[in-house]
Amino acid sequence: MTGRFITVEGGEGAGKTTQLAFLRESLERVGHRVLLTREPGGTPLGEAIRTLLLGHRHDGMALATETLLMFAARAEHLERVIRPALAAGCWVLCDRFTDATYAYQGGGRGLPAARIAVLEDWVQGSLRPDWTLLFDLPIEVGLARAGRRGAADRFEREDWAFFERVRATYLERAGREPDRYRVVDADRPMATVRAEVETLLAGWLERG
Ligand code: Z5A
Repeated sequence: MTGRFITVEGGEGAGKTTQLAFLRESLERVGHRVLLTREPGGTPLGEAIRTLLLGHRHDGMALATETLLMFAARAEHLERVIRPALAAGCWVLCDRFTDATYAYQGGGRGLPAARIAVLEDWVQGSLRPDWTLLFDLPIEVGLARAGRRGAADRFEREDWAFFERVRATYLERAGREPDRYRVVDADRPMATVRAEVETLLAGWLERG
């Protein structure tokens, strides 16, 4: 039996990493084997690519370079981690996936979605997430949370309009795929967000 593929998305400081740990506990409690991973990253090569993408050594890299590096890390991740885990019956929980490319490189930086779709089809074949949680919150709240964590990465240094476009792109994609996406208001206390995620998960699991 193959596992299920769940992704979490959202802007900076939305609480994805925090809620993923809770989601893992909930799934393990009902007997699923869970693999928690992230993008860009998830493999030694993918983590090396992440360092290139998030660090400041290559500030101003071309948009095509940035996008291709995202998909290079993703190809490695799919081949070495995600597909084998799903085939072995594991449930894969991934902190960001291709929706982030549509939101950041597409919405944020202006790369046409059709170009991203070509890479998505090439690298992923027919594989798409089964379920996606979008943690939505005002940009100032997310940036303040992320700021408490330390120095800003290459994306966190973008301007306000960039983050507005990222957020709008996520919400627009969620609106177009209501079966796959659940939008969670992340501007609430952690425990409240967690309770809603558990309710949504229970509803989704019930549907089969
Ligand atoms: N990127 C891209 O451009 N294209 C792509 O295809 C992909 C990615 C895959 C990866 O960073 C960057 O790569 C990302 C997009 C780009 N841009 N940035 N920046 P990431 O995913 O590692 O970085 P992030 O989104 O900035 O992660 P984050 O700041 O760690 O956010 P988070 O995981 O959503 O939040 P968190 O770590 O769970 O929480 C942040 C803090 O807030 C922490 O102190 C928590 O304790 C606190 N927190 C969490 N929830 C709450 C609530 N409810 N209330 C109060 N405080 C809270």
